[in-house]
Amino acid sequence: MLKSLMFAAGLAAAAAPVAAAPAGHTVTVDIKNFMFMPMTVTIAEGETVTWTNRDQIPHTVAEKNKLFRSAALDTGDTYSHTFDKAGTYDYFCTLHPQMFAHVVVTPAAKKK
Ligand SMILES: [Cu+2]
Repeated sequence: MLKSLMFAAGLAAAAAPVAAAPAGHTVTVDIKNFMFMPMTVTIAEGETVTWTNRDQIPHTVAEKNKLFRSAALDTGDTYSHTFDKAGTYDYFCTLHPQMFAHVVVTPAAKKK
């Protein structure tokens, strides 16, 4: 009986990656001279911030309410976080708590 040869035609389409690069762009923040620069960045929902440590000593990126927290970043290391919800996010360096800064996330335009 040859009744089920046709099903194989559908298998080739299943390999496409689902989690491609997000449409939102990325904003960069440098960690330099014990400061986050710029201290405030404003992005839209769904966009990403990437921090890069430009100092010769480790720093971290830690949100005040523990929404995100990087490992210790050595010189040249980066950490990224994508912000899916509007709001103001205060963050600091757990190694140097006097280092603090903010990410302001504005609501995306409603699609309706
Ligand atoms: Cu630090």
